[in-house]
Amino acid sequence: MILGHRTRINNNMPVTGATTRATPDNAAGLAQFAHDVRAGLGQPGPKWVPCKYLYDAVGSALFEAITLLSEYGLTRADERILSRYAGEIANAVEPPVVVAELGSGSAKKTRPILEALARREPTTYHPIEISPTALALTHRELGHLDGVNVRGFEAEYLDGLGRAARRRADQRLLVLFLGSSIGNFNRHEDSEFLARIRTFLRAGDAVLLGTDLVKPPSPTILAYDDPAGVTAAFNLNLLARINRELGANFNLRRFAHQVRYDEQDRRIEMHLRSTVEQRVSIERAGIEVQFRAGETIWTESSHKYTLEDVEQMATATGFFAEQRWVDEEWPFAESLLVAS
Ligand code: AVI
Repeated sequence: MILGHRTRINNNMPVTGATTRATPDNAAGLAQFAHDVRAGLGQPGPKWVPCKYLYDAVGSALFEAITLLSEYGLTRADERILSRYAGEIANAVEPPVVVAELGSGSAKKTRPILEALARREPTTYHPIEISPTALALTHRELGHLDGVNVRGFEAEYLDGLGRAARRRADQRLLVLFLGSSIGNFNRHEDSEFLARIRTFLRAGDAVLLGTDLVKPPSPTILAYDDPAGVTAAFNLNLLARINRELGANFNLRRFAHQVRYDEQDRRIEMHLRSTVEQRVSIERAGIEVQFRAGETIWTESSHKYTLEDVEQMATATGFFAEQRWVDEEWPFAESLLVAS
């Protein structure tokens, strides 16, 4: 059963300050991509492209490489928490449990929790992914675990969650939203998203929410501007993708990866800066885009959280922050938010 209203922090570390990722591989997805690129680049005002388009096959492979970089401690911190405390996390939710994971990807880090749950009793696991390629990866990684029945949904997060939420009256739903993907929403959209998740849950259901915590500016920036240039390649691949899929003629050598840290909003921003004045045509979006030298395309925000931010967000959206686990090496938290 869910333990009482107590917050346990496995942490010796002073904490000073912390839609969908994959994109569709189909024609409708391409039309939406063209529409979003037109909306973000074809109008006066700041230029931007939604960050979900960073994750085509090349972008997803580059993101996997980012997770291995010594400068990017986020994923390893998350994996450490999930493997060390899998038993505690599993015990905090009353069986029988149905697990739904928003954006499962390769789902490597989910394995310990599923194993811990399945040791108690057979468990149903619904990975939710918009990309069939990503869903196939999840099935490959977790499809053969003893006591785990994997039934993936190729769907947007909330559509998939709606399907996963249709379960027996005695079953608890545990929603996994790991890896600080919530930080890629705009501020306030993160709470709105959590509130929408809450509409699918019954009291006693839970969300395990991963959040990257605030840390000093220099390691924060380095994590997104690694000297080997892997994150730069990940960012620039967005232009290569627009060239490939929308028939554009971006010259990648005329753009540079730029990272900014807004300390006040606790937000990393990734941009692509045009190094010269130039004009680019994006045929399938039906636009020509003029760039000034130094002008940028905003490609991603990655918000960092304090533990108080997470608690406030939980309370404001119909949850209480029941337990949390914080990594000792890299400030990162997994919080178990129980639907009140
Ligand atoms: C997926 N998401 C949590 C990553 C992040 O840290 O915001 C994406 C990323 N972008 C650049 N590096 C990693």
